[in-house]
Amino acid sequence: MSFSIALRLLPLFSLFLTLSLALPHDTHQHASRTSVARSAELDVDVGVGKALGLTLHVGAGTNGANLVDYVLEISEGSVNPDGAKERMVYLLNGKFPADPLTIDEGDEVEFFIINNATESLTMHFHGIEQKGTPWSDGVPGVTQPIIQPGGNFTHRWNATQFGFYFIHSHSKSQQDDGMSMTLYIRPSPKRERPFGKISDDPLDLFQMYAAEHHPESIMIMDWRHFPEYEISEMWKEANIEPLCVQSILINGKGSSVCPSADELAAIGTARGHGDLTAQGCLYINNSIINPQGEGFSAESNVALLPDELWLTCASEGVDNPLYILNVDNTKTSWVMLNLVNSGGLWEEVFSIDEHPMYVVAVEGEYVNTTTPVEAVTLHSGVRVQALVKLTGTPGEAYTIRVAANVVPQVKSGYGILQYASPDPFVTPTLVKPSVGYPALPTSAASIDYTGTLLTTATGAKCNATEFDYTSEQASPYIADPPPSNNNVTQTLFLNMKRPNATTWTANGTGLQTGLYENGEPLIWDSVWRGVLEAADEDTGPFAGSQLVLADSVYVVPEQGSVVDLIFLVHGAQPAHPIHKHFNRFWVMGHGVGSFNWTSVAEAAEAIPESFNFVNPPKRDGYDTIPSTAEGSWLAIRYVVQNPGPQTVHCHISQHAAGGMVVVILQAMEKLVLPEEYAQP
Ligand SMILES: *[C@@H]1O[C@H](CO)[C@@H](O)[C@H](O)[C@H]1NC(C)=O
Ligand SMILES: *[C@@H]1O[C@H](CO)[C@@H](O)[C@H](O)[C@H]1NC(C)=O
Ligand SMILES: *[C@@H]1O[C@H](CO)[C@@H](O)[C@H](O)[C@H]1NC(C)=O
Ligand SMILES: *[C@@H]1O[C@H](CO)[C@@H](O)[C@H](O)[C@H]1NC(C)=O
Ligand SMILES: *[C@@H]1O[C@H](CO)[C@@H](O)[C@H](O)[C@H]1NC(C)=O
Ligand SMILES: *[C@@H]1O[C@H](CO)[C@@H](O)[C@H](O)[C@H]1NC(C)=O
Ligand SMILES: *[C@@H]1O[C@H](CO)[C@@H](O)[C@H](O)[C@H]1NC(C)=O
Ligand SMILES: *[C@@H]1O[C@H](CO)[C@@H](O)[C@H](O)[C@H]1NC(C)=O
Ligand SMILES: *[C@@H]1O[C@H](CO)[C@@H](O)[C@H](O)[C@H]1NC(C)=O
Ligand SMILES: *[C@@H]1O[C@H](CO)[C@@H](O)[C@H](O)[C@H]1NC(C)=O
Ligand SMILES: [Cu+2]
Repeated sequence: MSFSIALRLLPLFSLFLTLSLALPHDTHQHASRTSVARSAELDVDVGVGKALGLTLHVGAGTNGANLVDYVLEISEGSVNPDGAKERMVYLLNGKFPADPLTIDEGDEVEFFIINNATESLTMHFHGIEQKGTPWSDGVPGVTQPIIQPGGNFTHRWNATQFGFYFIHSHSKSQQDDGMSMTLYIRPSPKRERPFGKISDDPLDLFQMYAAEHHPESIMIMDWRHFPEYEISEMWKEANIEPLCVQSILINGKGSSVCPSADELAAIGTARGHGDLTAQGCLYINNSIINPQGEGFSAESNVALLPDELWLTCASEGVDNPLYILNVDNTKTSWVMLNLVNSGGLWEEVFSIDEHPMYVVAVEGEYVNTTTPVEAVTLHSGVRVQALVKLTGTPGEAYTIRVAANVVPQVKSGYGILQYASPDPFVTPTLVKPSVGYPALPTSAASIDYTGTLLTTATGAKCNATEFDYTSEQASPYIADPPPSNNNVTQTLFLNMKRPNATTWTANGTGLQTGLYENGEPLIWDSVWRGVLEAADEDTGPFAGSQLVLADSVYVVPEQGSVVDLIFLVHGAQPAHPIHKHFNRFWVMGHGVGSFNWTSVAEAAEAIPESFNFVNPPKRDGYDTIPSTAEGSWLAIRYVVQNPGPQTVHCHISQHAAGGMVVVILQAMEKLVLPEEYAQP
């Protein structure tokens, strides 16, 4: 079976390719069990591509829905990804890091999870809107019961979206221990791509399409020598939030980088936040990371934090093999990088020496990019798709850098971009830039060890720029303005606080991990009704329960409501990468200081420059502005699409585990659970 599809490249340059196409063999290459409904296996005949010896693989698109039947078995294992310490991790189908999963827009997904680990768990499909399938969202105690060891759960949802997502544990901080994998939903051929903003050369455009069809999946994550259950234990015992990571991994590979004491002293002086430990961290007695006062350092016991976490650095892992991204620019001039920060703590800056990046999509939405950048910051949970032109020399290599972009720690991880060589005996020279570093290509950096952008004055090839998530470049490529202020039906204010050293709250006293994850899920009729009864009348089985006393479960009664969520950050706090489950929101505005208005409309009259009503970014996550004593605020807007309990939380693992989570019960009267998911 073969059929034709007119592939619309761009409006500017009305170039149409007529493809005689069918499903490639590898459409669901990573699915353990795959049944492909209407499909055909034919080779692709593409005008330009054939001439170049390239094959353009395009998925079946929305007309030929395939069933992706994926089985994920989660177990425990042991790895040493930075060469400095062997430790426990979760294995996904026996692997760390997990294989990437690629599906096509329009696919029907059946995702079967077997818990073969000793801890209970669930998996969340980060950024997937779960339109009509809230029971597949994967939040324990909210949309499903937690999966006990030996248990299983089937998620069913339709790929109504496209772009780059990931799947990770939603219990405790297990995602920090490797319980995450990438999910790429290849866009339907019918989608209009933004590539015409980058080039109008047909060859470039063709290669960009091809690159988008076979992107490189890149998970960056901060890495510790301790599993999360040990970290959370030390947190409680020491009454100090354990910060600091030991290394930064790219696709599960890295090395334990330990710059010299002299270099760290110089960096510490230049930054001006205080001295740094061998691990690159501020000392625990620094009030930036360990606030003074009641509930904080007064009751803390520094001795209960291991030196290896904070103070010392294990340089023996420095020569561990790094992640290598292989490219061949005799075959194509473009590669697409699908980047995600799957780590749980630090915001990271990603950069490849001498290779500017065109960010074409953010969190599954094509954006309005025209200008390349040398660096992209990604906080926990953020995904970016970037096209990179392969302008390097065949046989040469270039350093990939990932740096923590935070005040409490300086730390970098490295990888290598390797160009195929016409001569197999030509290999690039790798040199240690300084003591404590791995051997790296000698290419020109755009960021330094601390993630700071470099200029020509400091040895860079150009004055480096980074992707600006607040600029027009981050706005949707196809305009999709938010509903107007008049249409807002409800405004919810959330007071983000840190009441003491072991707690973070998004409002009320917070939903700490142990408080709801093991309970019966709010999605069950008797549970949400019981919780509301207890909250309103203090009667029924949930009266006086911790879940009700935490005052972090809210109600939006109507389907189709337009909701403003306004996050009020009180006092000095780091950036919180807020993540909202289900459908995306518009980023309406943000600012420093207090938000002393009752609505976005009122605030916009006073400070219009802080808002964007025309073409704001559409996201499933967004950072609050890091604050000093005066605080900061963030306003987002969304339309209630899914009846069901919606989770909104900070994506920093420890903040979420520490309670910075709320659940919004949306249009619950409209929710009808399939029997399979209903209360037994
Ligand atoms: C569960 O893990 C054990 C080892 O821990 C292994 O022997 C067994 O085959 C696994 N079971 C499944 C269903 O994969
Ligand atoms: C999944 O769990 C159900 C209920 O406990 C059980 O009957 C079934 O055998 C399990 N399936 C697999 C493949 O483990
Ligand atoms: C997916 O879409 C198909 C076709 O519209 C529908 O029949 C099916 O119920 C949907 N699946 C889920 C899990 O919602
Ligand atoms: C903090 O601790 C470090 C190392 O123990 C010490 O050198 C420094 O003097 C302390 N600073 C303060 C302000 O106490
Ligand atoms: C880069 O920035 C420096 C100042 O740091 C400036 O002097 C120089 O002209 C800039 N170069 C370019 C190419 O913009
Ligand atoms: C995209 O950016 C251009 C400027 O580069 C701007 O004129 C245009 O309005 C933007 N498109 C949208 C949909 O915002
Ligand atoms: C706002 O609501 C009015 C009716 O009250 C409706 O006509 C209009 O289409 C709505 N606009 C948006 C953007 O939702
Ligand atoms: C958050 O808590 C404050 C009181 O501290 C309350 O006024 C506000 O209504 C709460 N937010 C929501 C969404 O209920
Ligand atoms: C920390 O603050 C939370 C929220 O106010 C409170 O429930 C908890 O008891 C406090 N913990 C300690 C150890 O003081
Ligand atoms: C609201 O706060 C701003 C500064 O954040 C201040 O200029 C303004 O006077 C305040 N308005 C009211 C009504 O308090
Ligand atoms: Cu946070």
